[in-house]
Amino acid sequence: LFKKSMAVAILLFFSQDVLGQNPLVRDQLTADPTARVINGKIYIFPSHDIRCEHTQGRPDWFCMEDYHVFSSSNLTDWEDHGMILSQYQVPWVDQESFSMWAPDAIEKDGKFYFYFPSKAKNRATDSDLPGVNGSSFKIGVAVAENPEGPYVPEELPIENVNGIDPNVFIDLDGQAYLFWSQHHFFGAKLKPNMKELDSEVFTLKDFPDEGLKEGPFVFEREGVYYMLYPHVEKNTERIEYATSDSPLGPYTFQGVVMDESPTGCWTNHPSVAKLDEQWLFFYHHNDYSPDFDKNRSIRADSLFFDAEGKIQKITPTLR
Ligand code: FUB
Repeated sequence: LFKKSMAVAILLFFSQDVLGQNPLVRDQLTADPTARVINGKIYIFPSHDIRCEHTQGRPDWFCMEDYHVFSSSNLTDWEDHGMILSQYQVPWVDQESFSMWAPDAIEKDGKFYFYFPSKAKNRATDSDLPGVNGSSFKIGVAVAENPEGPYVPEELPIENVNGIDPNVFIDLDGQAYLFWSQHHFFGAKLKPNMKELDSEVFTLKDFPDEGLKEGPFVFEREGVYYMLYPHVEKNTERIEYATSDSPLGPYTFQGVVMDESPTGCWTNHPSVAKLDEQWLFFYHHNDYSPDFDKNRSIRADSLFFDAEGKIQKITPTLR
């Protein structure tokens, strides 16, 4: 009985700890959290919302010019490792677009690869870079020796990739995949250099056609590939998931992980990580900006699977 009550007390303490510290970052605005476990710590690679009045960006829209990385070993105390990449360092990025949207990062063979979308320069006016042709979203990669950077961006975006919200997944056999969205989901194999596609681009099936889907995040558990993604049909985005027996699908819709925001934050953006046997779900909400949902804050809650591997719905710990 003593052992059992200790276990319950520890579980309660830990869940309260997780629930008690949202939003995770409190001295700046953060969104689109991709979490990775590196050297036993959680690293979060989010995007960075800023208030547009301080820039030349659109005042009513996302205003994002750089990225920071954060880490924590207890999910309560977060260290900001500072700015790891800015739009001004990337030759192909439209320097006036402030569109460094949702990124992802992953370790492979001791190096760290950071994937980020942004609007590309307009080739006709200000860029002679091959493959860069006019204010559409492209995806770039920057490489570092350590998760905290410094990250060195490639000169050009990844060829044949048009869209936003990159997500990179490395399967158990070592094969890396890049996923992204442009209304639908796309995916392709990556070459071992992690900087070029190594297959045709697949349109991922079989997701519902209606509404906007973005922000894919793929992970594997017990031989099942899970893809979580935000989907909006009417008002705001809810997080849904689908499963497959192979990374590139076809995927089967399974259900809703998190409902639409009850307070009207239009976007949400998922990632999942497993720290010390505990599954964690990362997302965002406009905690510090209730009247303007383009200024968001990253959050975390516990994630549980049932005996059949289905994800149990998560209610955000909003205050
Ligand atoms: O943060 C800008 C965009 O909003 C992201 O790329 C989308 O996933 C949505 O969260």
